[in-house]
Formats: sequence, structure tokens, C-alpha cells
Amino acid sequence: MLRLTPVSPACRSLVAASFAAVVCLAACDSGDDAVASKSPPIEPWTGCVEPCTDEEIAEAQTYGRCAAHFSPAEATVEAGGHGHDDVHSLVAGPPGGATDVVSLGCGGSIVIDLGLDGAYNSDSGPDFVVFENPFSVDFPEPAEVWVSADGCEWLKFDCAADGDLDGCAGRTPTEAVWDEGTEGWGALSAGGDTFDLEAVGVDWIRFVRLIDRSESYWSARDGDWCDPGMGGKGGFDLDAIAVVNPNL
Ligand SMILES: [Ca+2]
Ligand SMILES: [Ca+2]
Ligand SMILES: [Ca+2]
Ligand SMILES: [Ca+2]
Repeated sequence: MLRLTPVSPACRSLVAASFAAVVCLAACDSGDDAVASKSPPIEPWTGCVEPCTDEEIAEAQTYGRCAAHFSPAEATVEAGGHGHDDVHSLVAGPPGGATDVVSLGCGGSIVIDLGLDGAYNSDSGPDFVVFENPFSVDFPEPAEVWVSADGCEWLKFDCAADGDLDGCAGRTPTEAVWDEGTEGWGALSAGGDTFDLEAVGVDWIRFVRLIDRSESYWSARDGDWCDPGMGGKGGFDLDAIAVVNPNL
């Protein structure tokens, strides 16, 4: 099975040449001063990202490791930006529930590095799961899902953000919250929205980009759920990403 090489030198130079406003993460530093890089949302933003360090991704893993890039909506930042001071830890690991999230704001985006193992396209169906924090299926905050093997070339899953949300993340409630008696839950029985790499025709990916589309959904329904009225919690709230078949 094809496994593409992570970020190339050409990709890194493209970051410098084309996205001067973007300060890519040098590492998934978990220290007190660690913050994810930010840039203004540019739709659709599909530039290059830097991967986590080898040290951070040394372990075999099942969940997203860190935010390789973070581009929240400005209004959400100004309103307090829920989770923005602790981005890496809130989006890494298994789903933690309603407040264990980072709010993108309407139009914001984030890139999660799944590590060197990434996610393979298994013939058996879904390959990764995105956990947002919908309280019910009646309150989705959808996002488009893009994937990349090298952090530069991106493929998008079709997302009906102003329709039935088919193909979008942020529509299905999380059933399992780790550390709350959920032993035995698996990636496919924990709720969240599943994605099959077969749909975009690739064998393996390392990065997942989420671009909030809440405004498309709610404006079509006369809803007013976008910034700045959400106390920094506007738009898609990322909890976790799980790989269905790690080390396939
Ligand atoms: Ca598959
Ligand atoms: Ca939400
Ligand atoms: Ca929200
Ligand atoms: Ca989380």
C-alpha cells in the first residue's frame, strides 16, 4: 500500500514563501508557553503545515497528536476563544466531552496531525472519526473535512453544509467520554462522525483539516448561532479525532 513521505523540503519552503503571515508550529510543545500557530481565516485555507516532532509522535497512536495549525475566526478570539490557551491538549487524545474542546469560530479552521502512523484506507469502511460536541442532532455546528498525506496537498470530503450535512463533521453527538466509565468503547462505538478515505481515493493520510461551515447551515435556517454572540464558543468545537485502524 502506498505510503507517502511526510512534509518535504519543498513544502517547508512553500510555507515560508506563500504564507508569510502563518507561523507554523515547530513542535507540539506541551509546555506552559505552548500555543498553536494562528493565521487569519482565508477560505478555503489549504496551505502547508508543519508536522509534530518525532519525539511527540514516537508512540503508536489511535488519536490526533496535536494541532499543526490553528486559524480561528477573529470574532471568536476577541470573545475569549474557548480552549485557545490550551489547544494541543484539548484536541489530542480520546474525546473528553462538551467542554474538552477548542472552538474554531464561524469560518475558522484547524489542522490535526495524526502522527507518522496516520490513517490508512481500510476496505472495511470508515477510517477516522471526528468528535465535535453537538448536544443533540438538532444543534450541529458543521465543518468541512480535508485530508492530506504531506501537509501540502489537500483533498476535501463533500459536505452539504447548507443541506442535510451529509459528509460534514460536527453533526453526531459523542456517546463516550473517556474516564467516565467508558471502558470497552471503540472508535466506531463512541459517536462522532465517521470518514472513509475511499471517498477521496487515497490509501493513507497524516493530516486532517477542519473548516467551520456553521454559518452556511444556520443562515439557511434563520438561526443566529455564529460569532460574536457565543462567548468565544462560536462555530465548530473540536474535541478529538480517532483513527479506526491504527497500525494497519
Ligand atoms: Ca476505508
Ligand atoms: Ca458545538
Ligand atoms: Ca460552538
Ligand atoms: Ca478533547
